[in-house]
Amino acid sequence: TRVVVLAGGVGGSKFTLGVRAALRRLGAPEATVVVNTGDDLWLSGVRLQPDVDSITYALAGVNDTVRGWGRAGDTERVNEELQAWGAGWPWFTLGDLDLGTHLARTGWLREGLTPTEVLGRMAERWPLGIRLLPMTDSEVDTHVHVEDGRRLHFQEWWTRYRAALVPTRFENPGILDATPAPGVVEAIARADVVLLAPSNPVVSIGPILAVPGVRAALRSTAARVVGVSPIIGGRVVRGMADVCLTAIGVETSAAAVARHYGARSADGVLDAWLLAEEDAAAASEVQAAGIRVLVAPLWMRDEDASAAIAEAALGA
Ligand code: GDP
Ligand code: FO1
Ligand code: CA
Repeated sequence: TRVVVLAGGVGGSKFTLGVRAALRRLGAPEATVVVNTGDDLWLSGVRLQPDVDSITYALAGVNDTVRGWGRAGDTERVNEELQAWGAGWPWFTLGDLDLGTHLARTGWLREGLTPTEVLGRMAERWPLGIRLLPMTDSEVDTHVHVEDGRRLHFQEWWTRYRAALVPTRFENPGILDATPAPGVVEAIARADVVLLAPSNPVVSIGPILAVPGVRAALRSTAARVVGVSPIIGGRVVRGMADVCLTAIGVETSAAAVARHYGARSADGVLDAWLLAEEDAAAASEVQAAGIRVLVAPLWMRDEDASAAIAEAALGA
């Protein structure tokens, strides 16, 4: 079985761990995770790739599972020094171990490696058991237009304001000139199953689908395209995805997110949708949109629970 997963950070990494565990049980399959890079930014001279790092650290087992970002047991000596210089952002913490990653990445980028090559090199350090590809090698950060007319970098809006400034629009400057990273379109074309992780539909899956060529690859692949709902019981499990959904006119419900992705039989990307047990009543609404429905427990409590979800999605 050849599996491709489209994923963001926290939800994406929990789900990716489950996919890896499920595939190990199935034998020797091949899996590729296409990771959102719309969260990326330059800060204090280094390139950060939060979703890429979340997934890498989680697969390596070195992630901070409590905070949901960065390295477990990290310290903040360099960060304190940066703050003393007035460098960086006072509301944004760069851990010492995490900075090692950013310095290594930035050095390699400066030497001329592409982000895909950098990620390949980073993946050599740990046996991740799954291939990671950035969605694109182009720099396409996310900007958020807010009600008072200002435009902020996504990270400022998310971490400084905790999404409390009402967004009117999300923008990925330059994305129309971006191309999928090498291997992305090919992996989707050759896959047996493509899974949309239960990630933020707007700022994690949204940018991946917005890279020109990705949507077309999903629409034309012979693979089944199966999405997993990030909404359980009409609520986002954690984070502020509801604010993002509202900004693009999508209700925070499992059915509305499925309709937002749309059916491949219409002009969307989904063949099937995994709905949480709590949202089972929404099944008919999703089916009416031309999307098959499977109902399963969708709480990614631990790796076993995530693996069961991945198995259900792979069986769809
Ligand atoms: P981020 O990049 O760190 O914001 O993470 P993602 O975009 O990958 O995932 C964020 C989304 O994961 C949130 O909107 C949640 O709705 C979803 N999520 C988190 N934990 C769970 C879970 O246990 N089950 C499901 N179904 N969704 C989850
Ligand atoms: N999130 C925070 O809420 N506060 C931080 O100080 C912070 C630092 C940080 C550093 C590196 C990194 O890769 C991620 C970091 N995050 C932080 C998480 C991240 O900004 C967001 O949660 C994601 O980008 C949303 O997907
Ligand atoms: Ca993200």
